[in-house]
Amino acid sequence: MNAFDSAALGQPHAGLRPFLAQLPDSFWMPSQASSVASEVDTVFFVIYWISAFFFAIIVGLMVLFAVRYRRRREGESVAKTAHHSVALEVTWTAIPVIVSAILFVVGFKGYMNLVTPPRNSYEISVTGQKWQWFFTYPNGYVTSELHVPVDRPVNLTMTSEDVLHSLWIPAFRVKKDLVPGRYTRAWFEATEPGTYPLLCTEYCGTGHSDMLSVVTVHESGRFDTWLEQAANLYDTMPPAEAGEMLVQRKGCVQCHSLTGAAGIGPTFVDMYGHSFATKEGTQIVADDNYIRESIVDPMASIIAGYEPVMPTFAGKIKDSEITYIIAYLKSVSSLGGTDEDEAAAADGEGTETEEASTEEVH
Ligand code: HEC
Ligand SMILES: [Cu+2]
Repeated sequence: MNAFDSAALGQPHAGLRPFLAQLPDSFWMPSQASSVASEVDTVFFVIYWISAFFFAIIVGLMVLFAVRYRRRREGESVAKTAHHSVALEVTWTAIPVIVSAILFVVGFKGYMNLVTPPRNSYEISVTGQKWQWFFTYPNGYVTSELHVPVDRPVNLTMTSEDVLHSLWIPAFRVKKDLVPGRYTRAWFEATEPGTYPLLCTEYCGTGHSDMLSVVTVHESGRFDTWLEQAANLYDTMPPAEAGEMLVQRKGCVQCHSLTGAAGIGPTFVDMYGHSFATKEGTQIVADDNYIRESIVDPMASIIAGYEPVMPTFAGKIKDSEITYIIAYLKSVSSLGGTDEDEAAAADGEGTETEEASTEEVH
């Protein structure tokens, strides 16, 4: 997959609905796409077969004895049974102790490995927020889908802005909770380039099951190019188009429709230039400054008729990105949305960066 295909994956939801259809080759397990996957599966299957073995013996003997020693006649006296056998008791104590001890050692080694990222790990920070993921790369670029290099340990430092979330990448056999007010971490080394499902397994809340995303594992040497192109992508596009892509990628479309339909928040169609009543009863015109404020400090004023549920995007969106979103909102508004001068100015900026980044890529 090249950088551009993965850019097209930008819409966090529409393309991911048939999520289960992406689940893997084997009937029992997702493909093993990380360095620890086969070890985790081995432990799982050892426990599985031990359980199956004891299940068969215990249930089998239980059924056999129930039939063999059932009462055959009215008034039949109870058969004499042995009540004590030191040999038997020692055996059925010792064998499970040995088996559990072996499983403990194997499991503990695996656990220690899973919680100790190698020193040269690539650092990505992860934030869970109702109801989406934010992945922040060392250069400050933020995505709602995870991108990682192949064959390189990646360390995720994770926290939550609101409630418990839990990040799960089945193909990597990695799962870890994100806890508000605390940092947790998970690491993995992806071994196969490709795209794998990533999801939230915390289901005590309405939207966790919508936190469907993907991990893209880039082929060797391609990740840095992807990151650089992706980080500059918006600057190389017409501002309104960049804005349209941004409102999808940043998850705004979960609450704001692009069709005029009502949602959790007001539709983006004709939002720019519209005059809204706030909860306090004042009138506000959605102009550039108000839109910027709504994005970085949504609680500053709440539109009447809506719940104050919009998360702040402060620190998760660049100033230039806000400018592109405003350009997009203008382009879908019939209420004074065509500010030629500003669009042209932003366009000029974009062209400069385009030249710069094209040079670097070729
Ligand atoms: C979880 C749902 C949710 C998400 C995600 C969300 N918003 Fe909102 N937004 C709302 C709600 C609800 C309101 C109305 C209440 C208020 O004013 O805060 C609102 C209000 C706004 C307003 C002011 C609206 C007006 O009519 O004046 C703007 C602008 C806005 N959002 C832009 C965005 C942008 C841009 C994004 C993505 C970067 C975004 N929102 C993400 C729910 C959301
Ligand atoms: Cu969640």
